[in-house]
Amino acid sequence: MLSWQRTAFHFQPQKNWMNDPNGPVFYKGWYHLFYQYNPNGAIWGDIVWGHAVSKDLIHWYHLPLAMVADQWYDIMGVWTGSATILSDGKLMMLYTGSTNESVQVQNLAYPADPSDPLLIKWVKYPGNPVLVPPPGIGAKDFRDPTTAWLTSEGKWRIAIGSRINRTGITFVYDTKDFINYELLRGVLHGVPNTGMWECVDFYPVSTTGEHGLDTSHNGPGVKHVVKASMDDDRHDYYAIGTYHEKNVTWVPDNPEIDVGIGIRYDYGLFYASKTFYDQNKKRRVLWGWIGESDSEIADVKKGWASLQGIPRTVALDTKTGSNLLQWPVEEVDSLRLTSKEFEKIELKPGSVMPLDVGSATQLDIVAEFELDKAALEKTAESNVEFSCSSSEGSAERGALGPFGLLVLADDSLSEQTPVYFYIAKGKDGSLKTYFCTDQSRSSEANDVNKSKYGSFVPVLEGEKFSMRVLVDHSIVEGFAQGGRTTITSRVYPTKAIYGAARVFLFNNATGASVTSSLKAWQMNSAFIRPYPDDDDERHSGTEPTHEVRGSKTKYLGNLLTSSLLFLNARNNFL
Ligand code: DQQ
Repeated sequence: MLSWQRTAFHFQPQKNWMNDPNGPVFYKGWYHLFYQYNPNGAIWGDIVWGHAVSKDLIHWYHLPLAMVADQWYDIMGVWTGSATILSDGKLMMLYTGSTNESVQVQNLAYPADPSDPLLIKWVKYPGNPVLVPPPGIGAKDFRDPTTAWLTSEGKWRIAIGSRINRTGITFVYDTKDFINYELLRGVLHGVPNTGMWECVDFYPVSTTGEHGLDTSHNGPGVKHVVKASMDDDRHDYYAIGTYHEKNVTWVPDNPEIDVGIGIRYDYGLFYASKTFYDQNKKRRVLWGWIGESDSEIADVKKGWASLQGIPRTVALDTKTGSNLLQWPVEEVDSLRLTSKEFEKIELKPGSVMPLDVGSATQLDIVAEFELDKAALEKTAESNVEFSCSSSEGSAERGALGPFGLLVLADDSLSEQTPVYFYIAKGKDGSLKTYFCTDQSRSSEANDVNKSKYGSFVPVLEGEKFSMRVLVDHSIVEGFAQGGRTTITSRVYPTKAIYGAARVFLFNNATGASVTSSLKAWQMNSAFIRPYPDDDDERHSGTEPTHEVRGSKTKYLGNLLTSSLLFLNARNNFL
């Protein structure tokens, strides 16, 4: 059971604990992911920087640790940081060190050999730390520098999360050389009663298209996103607004949904996230740390804890203008194997229907739902005050929902993880749609989290209800309406595992039939393994496609081996 929980196409270190993504960057043909890592166990502690590289954000090579805790200014931990690519292509890495006295300071590191596309060796600037907490700020309240962006004067600007009493804030500094910094007056932004802001992210989004923008991009057709990870409730909140470079401030479009009090990237487990601009594909990519929600004892038994969510492209939703769209990077589609399609399945009120999708522990499902129009119109007011987390979950029976998918379910449905929509109707006839995941029956184990997750999702005139769900053993990621609302859950079934896992459609509405069309793909496993010791291969991989790498045959050989392994594994499951 515990071995089944390990994922097959999500990034995980080979063993031990991982948390925040750090310094993601595309450099000389490789995507780099650094991450908070405990080399000594499956719980948080002894934090250093793990490192892996990929050509496509899906298949990864593990590399040696990038930075370890070996200096007085980071001896208690090499904490979170961000990469900046300078105009001449140089790379700067700023990170938080926890000093020998547990003071949070900011340090500078850079590649020992900038011509090495794998960036294996890092040098810590001998004059570190480059920043210490400003006067009056707690020694433990000053961390996680952002990627720097250029000001119109040509200086680099960074933000760092902090707090003053209960107000979460972001300090802003200008620098010309990443060594000397000027603390700017005021703060970029702050929100009362939100507590410490960790892992602040600040980036532009286009108001006219879905392409990503370089972090320094500014001007017409641009809005700026501020994201902060709330240490108080361990959720990532973002808000969209306007950046005023001269005043060094950012103002949210809607103060009622400001950072920390409004919308979240994800309504499940998703924390300490960070974006980077992928100049290779002109998109902004979001990484997020997905923790465990089982017991620490189980994590220690498994020998690992946490994974990274599937990297997502992130862009402004130009249709609503008020939220971002997050979607699995397109490379995920390359893992799709065989598929099964189901057309216009009618689900009467109170029905559950099994779907024969084959093995059901590694899936990519795209589903659409339509509600019976007559029922929608004749239903009077229905559950206007609905909330996913405080409702009865998928067992709640409203006039217009819930309806959706049951994944990681066993035949008897004693275990199931419903991912679903729920529609509330106001007195004035207005509809409000919620996207939820209910973990309450996800496992018969009693030492795992069973809460219900979810939130409101905008559904525009003429749109069907649509969701995409990625299932990879113990992780279920749901994206509603093209990624307007997302939910990531970690679930630990005891029976619905290996060949016993199934998928169902369900409609628990009392007053409406639902028609669903969907496609479900079996997902291949990704290669996530140590970088080969082979010198030729090490120096050949500077192109962003597998095919042009030095050992094409080896890659194809690996592909074949992996497919055989996959088939083997599938046969075992069946
Ligand atoms: N994780 C790091 C900190 C950061 C926190 C330490 C967020 O730098 O604030 O592992 O998860």
